[in-house]
This record gives sequence, structure tokens and C-alpha cells, in this order.
Amino acid sequence: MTRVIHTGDTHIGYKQYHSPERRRDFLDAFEQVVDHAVEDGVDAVVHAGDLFHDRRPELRDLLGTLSALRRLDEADVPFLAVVGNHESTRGGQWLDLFESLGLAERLGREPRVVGDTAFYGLDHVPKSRRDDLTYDFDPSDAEHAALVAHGLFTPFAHANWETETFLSASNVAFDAVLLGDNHAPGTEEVNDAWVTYCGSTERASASEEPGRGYNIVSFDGEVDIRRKSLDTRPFRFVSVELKDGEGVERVREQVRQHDLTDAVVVVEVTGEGDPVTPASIEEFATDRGALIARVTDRRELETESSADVSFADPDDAVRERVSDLGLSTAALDVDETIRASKTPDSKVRQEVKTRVSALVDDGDLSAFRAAEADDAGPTANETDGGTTEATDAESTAEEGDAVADATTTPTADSANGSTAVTTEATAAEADENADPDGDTEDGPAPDAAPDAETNGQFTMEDF
Ligand SMILES: [Mn+2]
Repeated sequence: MTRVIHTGDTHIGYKQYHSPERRRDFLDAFEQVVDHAVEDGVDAVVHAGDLFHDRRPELRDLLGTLSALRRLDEADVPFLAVVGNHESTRGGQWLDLFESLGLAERLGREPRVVGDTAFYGLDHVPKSRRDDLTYDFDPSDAEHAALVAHGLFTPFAHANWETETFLSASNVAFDAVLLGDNHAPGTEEVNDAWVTYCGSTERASASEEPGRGYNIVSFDGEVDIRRKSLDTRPFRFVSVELKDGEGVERVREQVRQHDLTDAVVVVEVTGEGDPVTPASIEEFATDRGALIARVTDRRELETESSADVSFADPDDAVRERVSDLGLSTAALDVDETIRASKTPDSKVRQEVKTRVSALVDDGDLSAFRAAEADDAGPTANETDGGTTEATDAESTAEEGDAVADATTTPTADSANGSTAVTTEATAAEADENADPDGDTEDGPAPDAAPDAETNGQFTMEDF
């Protein structure tokens, strides 16, 4: 019998709505999972990727994470994980640092046996490189086998990776596939394997309306998967359909009916009626104790066909537009350097020159080709519609993915053929392009949150 917590998409460091409180919430949720693991005495915590919201977490988030991992370690609960698209870097993974400290183990093609179950890992792999995957795992004589992976798998929403195909290509018969990337929890049976998403531990976008939690997975002859809830920041979703003649008063009336204390209030206005200034509603809610309020007036969007972007967060709008442009890796890299990275303005010109020269010197001109639309695929988000902000989040998320994928796309390494499953691919890549770093600011939402950026910063020495 093996009993583990399956969690993922914790997105630690995500400063949602630019709010320091929200940023702390993401770490809090992870700490709660750790508390539960310690109290419950599970055999391991399995993390399916996106531990961090971006590839350059800040020191306080690293320290908070280290201290949580240390508590697990002291309770003898192993932390087994794979690398997600948001946190992936080209020069080595945070997870490797935690592993070197003895606080985590990175899953890969070799089995990590806990009780009578062998756990394997598959990091997020951009779509462009999946054809080279071999799905070769080292066999184990453990009674059960589970694969931990990060990606958008069928038969779940937004899928771009065929579960049946990789299950039949794998040389190990998995009893369970424990997934991260899609922030909506769900469980399905595919080819005699239970395939399950644990969902995010905090709402990384307003589209993640249902309560957050994680899975408890038991292997005991059969596989048993149960949900556990987390106590997260309250979100109030207020949908107001205005009739002719109604306006801001009606919206306030609806908002007032909710317990706004310390909540994130997400208001959506539809129907007819008078114009409503979002700021007036947002102020109304925060004056009554809300932490944050966001109003989306769907009516304007309906009449102005050219504007399908909410400007609740201008960064979201820019990211969405950029993601629509189908830019090449090189162009995205330039955009990132100029707009989002922490490169000081005075150094931007030199930095752009350095990066572009590096790509040219490298001789791999694919970086200058327009992005594959596919690779820019959506990231996980919940299926349910949600507010415009949610939509923004999704797009942003997509952009995050796009950037991540683009930048992860190897230069040298794709040329020499086969990409091994997980770990090795990334490791190889890391070797080729030392010096990770480079990244972007936080973005909005969840998987959505973009910030998935992975692009590496190049220095001349690398080439
Ligand atoms: Mn995620």
C-alpha cells in the first residue's frame, strides 16, 4: 500500500493582480499542502510541475519553499517532482538545487520506489519536441507504477498531447498518470490507467472558480483517488445582468450582497442598461473590505468588436496581443528583453544585440522563424468560461506557454536527434546553454500566468 499526496501548479511567487497579499497566498497554499502531508503521514508528496510561477522566483519565495520542503524532510516525507513549463529554465532547474540539498527528488526515467509503487517523471516537453520522445523507462518490479507528468493531455480540456499514444508507446504499464498543467482537477480512465489532474492550489486566474485542492492517491491492488480541499483566499464571483434603465446602483446592490471581507471580487456585467465605470464598483468593493475587485463590462466588448481585451490589467492586454502575433523565438526574446525582463533600460540595447548576435552565431536560423501556432497552445485553465479577466488570463497563459516553448526549443540539441524523456533532454539543453536566468516579470494568471517564460539569457561565452 502506497499513499501519496498528488499536487501541482502551486505557482509560488505569482503576484496576481500585482498584489503582495496574493503573492503570499500562493506560498500559503503550498504550505497547507505540506501541513496536511505531515499531519496525515502520507508516504510522499508528488508534485506535477509549476511549483514556481516563473523561472526566476524571488528570494522570499525560495526561502519559503525551502522551509516548507525542510518540514517535509524532517517528517520523512519525500518530495518527488517534475519540472513544469512556467518554471523551466535552460540552465538547470530549481528542483535540481533542492535535490542537491536533499530536500527533493526529480523524477525521470528511473523508478523511484515508494512502498510498492514505482514513480516515474516526465517534465513538460514542448510540442515541437515530442516526436523525438522515446518513452523508455527503466522497469521496476514494484507492484504499481505511476507516471508524473506536466502537460495538457487528452481527454481533458485544452489537450494537445495524446494520452493513449504515449501510454501505448511506454514500455512500462502505468496504473496511474498524475498530471499537472491543467488547473482544473479531473480524473479519467485511459487504457486501463487512471489519468488525473490535481488542479492548482490557488486560483491562478478568475476562470478557476471551483474550490482548490489536491489529490490523495492510494495504490493498494487498485488505485484510489480522492480530493482534499484547501482553505484559500475567498473569491466572490458576481454576475449582474442589467436591464434597460439599470446601472451602477444595481451593480453595487448585487456586490453588496456578498461577504467581501478580504476577498477577491470578480464582477461581470452583461445585459442592457447604463454605462458602468469599473473603477466606481472596484472602489465600492474595496471600501467594504475586499482585497481586490475587478469588473468586466461585457456590454462594451459586445458593441466594440475590435476590442476583445479587458484592460483590467494592461500587461495582460499587451501579452495577449503579443501572443497573437506569431513571433519567432528571436522576436519574442527581443520583446521580452525590452518590455518584461529586469534588464535595466540603460542596458537594453546591448542586451538585445548580444542575444540576437548569439542566435546568429549559433547558426540555427529556426529561431527567426515565426512560431508554430500549435506550440503556442493553451495552457491549462479551467474549462468553464469565467470572466473576461479569465479570458485574459488564458491568453496570457498561452503566451506564457508560447514563450516557454519557443525558448525551450533547443538550438544545438534538437539537431542531434533524439530527445530523451524528461530529465535528460533538459539537462542536455542546460549544458548547451548555460546561464539560465533571464525571465520575465510576473504575469497574470495561471498557467495562465504567463510568466512562464523560459527564455534563457545568452552571454557571449555560451557561444
Ligand atoms: Mn500551471
